[in-house]
Amino acid sequence: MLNRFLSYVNTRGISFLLMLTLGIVSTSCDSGGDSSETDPDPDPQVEFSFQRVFPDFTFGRILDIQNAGDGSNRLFVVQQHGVIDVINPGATANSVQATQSREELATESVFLDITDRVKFDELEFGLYAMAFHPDFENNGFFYVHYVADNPDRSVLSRFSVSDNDPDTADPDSELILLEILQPHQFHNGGQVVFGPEDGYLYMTLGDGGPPGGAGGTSQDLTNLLGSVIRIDVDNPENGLNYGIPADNPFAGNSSGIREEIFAYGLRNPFKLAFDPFTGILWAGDVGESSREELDIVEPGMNYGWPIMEGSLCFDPPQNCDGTGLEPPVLDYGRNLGRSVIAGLVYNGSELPELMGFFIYADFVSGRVWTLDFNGDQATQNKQIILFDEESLVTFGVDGDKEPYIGTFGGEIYRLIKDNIQ
Ligand SMILES: [Ca+2]
Repeated sequence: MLNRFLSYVNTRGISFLLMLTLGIVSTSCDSGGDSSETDPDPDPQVEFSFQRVFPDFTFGRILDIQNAGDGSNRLFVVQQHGVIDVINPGATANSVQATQSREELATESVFLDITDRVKFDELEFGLYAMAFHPDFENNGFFYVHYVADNPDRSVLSRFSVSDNDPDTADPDSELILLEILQPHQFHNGGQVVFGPEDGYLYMTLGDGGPPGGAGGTSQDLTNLLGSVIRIDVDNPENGLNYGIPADNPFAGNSSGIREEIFAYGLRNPFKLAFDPFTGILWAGDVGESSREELDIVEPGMNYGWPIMEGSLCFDPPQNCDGTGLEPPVLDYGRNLGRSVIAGLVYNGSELPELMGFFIYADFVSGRVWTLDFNGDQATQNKQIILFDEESLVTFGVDGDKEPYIGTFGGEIYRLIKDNIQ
């Protein structure tokens, strides 16, 4: 089951074998090591680990963890089959020791159940992500991305919290903003997140498949697949339930380019993360057959898929023309992992050693790294944890900005440090 799911984050499984059969992929293009692949030893003074929390609660596959930013310090657990659970902490202390009492006091309940409209097939379809409106405390709006059927399509919708129960949302409150046809079951993206500075909603969409970029969607700007899109949910216009920010790179074009597109040329940008210090928008673009990449998403940029996979040519496999293509900040090969999971820039209070570092992981290898980015290039890439293989599938933070991870097995862990005596 896990291996089958991998095709959603990576074509390691069925689709990779299919591609080899078809001769589309040359495995020789994985040239292996570069300077970014060195793994220095962890800081000898501090080691980090994941501590299981809320073990008594049962979840499906956790694809996203969010907090509402409303001071309640609740955690919202987004599960692929179409349910969002809410965990009420029951305690507000944020020390590691308090986690025990938090667990003892915490309660869990269903916040939103949309299994009636989510297409969940245990491969790549399902409920992906949620984002709370920046003014959620006042308007009760939040946004979700899921896949529906007849026809298969990605849906971006707004829902509202119930008037009389902050721990329940109203399934009938759905307002559909966008529907994007999904031509195949692969590579759907897709996170939703509000820009902390501009207040616009960003959403990632994978190339939609099939493997190998054969659909051509990522370089075709007349569709939204293979892109990061950006919309204004507060100022609907032109008969739509959203508006186009005036400074979107293709706003107002007359060439048929979708004005929602913020950046493109991506394969399967499963996760996005804003750096709260610099405003940089990180994306982890899951690779096809040889490279996983981290990108800094900037307006109008073309990130190269499927002409390039990470820093290597993909189609054609040699002598590709990289003119105008934005290379990744960092990419790594199959010796380190097969499905990159971005990530968060640490901005909490309990782990000062990590302040400002970008934390990311690989789903398949279980490696967790911290990346120091100096504004020009990535430096000091350090593996800090080796977690279970094929487990860690999302990061999240609580209201105190302390990091959690969610796993494919439905478990939640908190990032802690182990002081060495
Ligand atoms: Ca790329």
